[in-house]
Formats: sequence, structure tokens, C-alpha cells
Amino acid sequence: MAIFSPGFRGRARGADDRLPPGQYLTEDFPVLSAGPTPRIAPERWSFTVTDETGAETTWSRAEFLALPQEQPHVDIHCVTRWSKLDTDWTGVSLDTLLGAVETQAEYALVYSYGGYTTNLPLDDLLDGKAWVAHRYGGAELDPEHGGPARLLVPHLYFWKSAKWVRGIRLLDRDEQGFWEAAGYHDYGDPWREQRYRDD
Ligand SMILES: Nc1nc2c(c(=O)[nH]1)N[C@H]1C(S)=C(S)[C@@H](COP(=O)(O)O)O[C@H]1N2
Ligand SMILES: [Mo]
Repeated sequence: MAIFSPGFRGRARGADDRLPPGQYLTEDFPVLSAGPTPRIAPERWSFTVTDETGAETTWSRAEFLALPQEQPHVDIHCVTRWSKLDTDWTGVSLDTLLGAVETQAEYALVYSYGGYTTNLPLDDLLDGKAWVAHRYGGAELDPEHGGPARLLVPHLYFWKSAKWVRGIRLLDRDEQGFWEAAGYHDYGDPWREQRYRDD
């Protein structure tokens, strides 16, 4: 049982409470990429949702920018043990993008320009938990960090936040992505330290 000091209720939630087990805080923004940075001209970027029947919905960059924009302020946690607090992004909620799509699917496979993939339950993309982000810290997202646009799913380890995101396939059955097939955890909850397959 926790022991509370008299001042506890009035205190803001400290950085320690925001750091998942086994993580350390970093102030800079490391770049982690499994391959070279694909260079995608923003005007050639598009985003496609493919449902379980194969039907596609595609947004051009201009159509995507005309959708309602949100400004998530979130903490991010990489499986290599760095965490970064209070990051600021601009992007479109997956609720907005998937709201246009009728589906019975329970799984999603996210895919990127350059070939990277990552999987997650569809529910983890909904209810304000995920965005396709195109700005970071008040500027266009750097190519090294996934520009023109990346997935942002801050409640899971950051390998789920696919850089250079190109689309999402909605699936009836779970299909592993790049790191998941290489032995990383299928779900990747940093608060439960789900780093590798059997964690
Ligand atoms: N397309 C793509 N997305 C990716 C990766 C990658 O190699 N390719 N690496 C993942 C991993 S392991 C992490 S920790 C974050 C790193 O994002 P950053 O380079 O912006 O810090 O991107 C994730 N998304
Ligand atoms: Mo990572």
C-alpha cells in the first residue's frame, strides 16, 4: 500500500510517475530507423485505409490537411529505454480517418513508404489514442522523424508509431509487422514492459 504525505493531493504528477519501468528520460530526440530515410515529396504523399474486403479510401496530402487537425501533447517511450515527456504534435486523429470506413475488422497492419510495417489491435487506434502526425514542435515533421507524416500511438512502445506512414490495412486476423516478426512483443505496452515476445 502506498504511503501518502499530507501534501500529496495538491501535488502535480511528477516526472517519475510518468516514466514506465526500465525507462530513462531524455531531453533530445533520438532517431531510430531500421533502414535509410525515404524521401517523399509532401505533395506526392497520400494515405490509404484498406478494409477487410479490400476496399480502399485514399486521402491526398491536400485532402488530409483539410481534415480536422488536433494537437496531441504526449509522452513517448522507445523500447531501447528512452522516454521523452511533453512532446507536441499536429495531426489527424485516426477516429477521423477511420470514421469514414465501415468495418468489422479487429486488427490493423500499418505500412510505410520504405516497407516498414507494424501491427496493433484496431481498438488501439480509436478513441483519441492515435494520430497521423505531420508537424512536431511547431514545424513540419523532419524526414528523419517520419516526415511528411508518421503514425503517433503514444500509449504503446514507439516502434508502433510508424514513420513515413502510407496506410493501414484492416484485418480479421492479426498479422505481425517488422519488429513483431523479429521477436518484439505483439502488443508493446510500456507500463507492462512488453518488450519482447514472451514478456
Ligand atoms: N518506417 C519506420 N517507422 C519506424 C521505425 C522504422 O525503422 N521505420 N522505427 C520505429 C522505432 S523502433 C522507434 S523507437 C521510432 C523512432 O522514432 P524517431 O526516430 O522519430 O525517434 O520510430 C518507429 N517507427
Ligand atoms: Mo524503438
